[in-house]
Amino acid sequence: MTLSREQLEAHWMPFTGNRQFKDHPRMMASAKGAYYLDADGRKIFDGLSGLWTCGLGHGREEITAAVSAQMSSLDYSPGFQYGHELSFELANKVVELTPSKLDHVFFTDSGSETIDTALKMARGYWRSKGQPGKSKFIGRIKGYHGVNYGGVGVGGIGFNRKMFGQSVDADHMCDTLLDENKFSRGMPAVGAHLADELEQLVQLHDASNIAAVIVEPLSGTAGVLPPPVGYLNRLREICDKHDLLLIFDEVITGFGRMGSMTGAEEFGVTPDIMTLAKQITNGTIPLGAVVVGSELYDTFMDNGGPDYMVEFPHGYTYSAHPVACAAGIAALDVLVDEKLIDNVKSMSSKFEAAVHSLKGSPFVTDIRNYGLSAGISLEHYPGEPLRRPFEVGLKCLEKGFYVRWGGDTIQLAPPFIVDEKQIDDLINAVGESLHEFN
Ligand code: PXG
Ligand code: PLP
Repeated sequence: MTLSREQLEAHWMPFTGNRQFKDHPRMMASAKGAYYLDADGRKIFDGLSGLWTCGLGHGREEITAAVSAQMSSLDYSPGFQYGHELSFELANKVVELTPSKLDHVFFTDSGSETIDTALKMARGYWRSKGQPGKSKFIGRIKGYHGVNYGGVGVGGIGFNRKMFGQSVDADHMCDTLLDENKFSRGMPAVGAHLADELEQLVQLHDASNIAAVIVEPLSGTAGVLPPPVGYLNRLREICDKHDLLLIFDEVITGFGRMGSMTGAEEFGVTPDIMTLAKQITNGTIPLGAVVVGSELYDTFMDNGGPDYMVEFPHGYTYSAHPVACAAGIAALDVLVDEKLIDNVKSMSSKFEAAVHSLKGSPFVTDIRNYGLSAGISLEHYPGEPLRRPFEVGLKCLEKGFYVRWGGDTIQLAPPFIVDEKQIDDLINAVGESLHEFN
């Protein structure tokens, strides 16, 4: 490491214990395939695919070539009132890969922007239909929908909310963790009834006041919570019955991690609005996307006034950035051409068996998994739920494995290109780390 302690002060790092990090920096220097090289030249296995972003593995030549060519030909193009062909090409690809009722794509630059865009679309839709009272949102405890004000308002992680005051008007359903489901493999058998809480919230607030319900099909950040069997179907039924929009936040589940193109496809439930980011460019260039059905899109078009008028007063300077679109097209082509979702499917049973072999290891109170994702809950130090995962994460790093610690869990999400040996090595590293506590 060439930087002094003093040189580390200027950058205020995101979602990081800055004081601890700057005393003990963990610097990555390069990456290829499923591994990083850190600043000391140590090889580190990427046990979370970046931040759930890099399923194709790092250093994909196809993406590098597309981005480089795009930088040379059209490095920027105004996204408002002017276009370029790549954004339309990418939108068509996204429409092709997402469920058939979702036909129109609005581009953003991150998951957080994608959520706030989706929430504004939901409210705008009801206002355009003459029902402006439908403005409240229903989220879920433990839900993570990014960090912008809308996403924090519908989000259900107290730590991310308490410092910032109230934002959008939102209520929350309970989470889907049940004691009887501990150590379930894949979708827990019990819990469809938890969706009925939405009925109660509709009784309380009245459907005429509710714009949309937003959930992650599988909660990632909260520690990998797969949906109980029948739960998402029940949410869909209740939304249909009361005319509420259903938003699936697929920032983590979108583009392969579940073993299907989307969580909607894997779990057999189609939302009205889907939010995507992360894997869409394999994490290389920031890009997010909101995907909606024709009825919603047409409602804005039909109520937009004269045709030169903006139908949806919303957009970012970097929406549909040409370089990001080039990266997105290349990344989705690799995902499809190399049939990497088949590898997710075939590796997921091996991964499931391996991660559940940690049952009985010290401090492990629950293990959950789906596709190539898993969450391991750890017994708290008294009054310090976050400390043990942090310590386990650091022990894994010493062994050459990057894993994510968040809340009271360790999270694993290896790249789609992972092989059986790499899965075993990763799980062994976590197991050994757990056994090293005195
Ligand atoms: N929705 C969901 C479901 C997410 O998982 C976001 C929105 C926000 O995306 P942006 O691009 O604004 O960060 C996310 C992001 C983790 C972890 O380790 C998860 C996320 C980001 C960073 C770390 O669980 N999720
Ligand atoms: N703040 C100011 C002063 C701006 O001019 C703009 C965009 O023009 C923004 C914020 C929003 O930036 P972005 O479009 O990158 O989200």
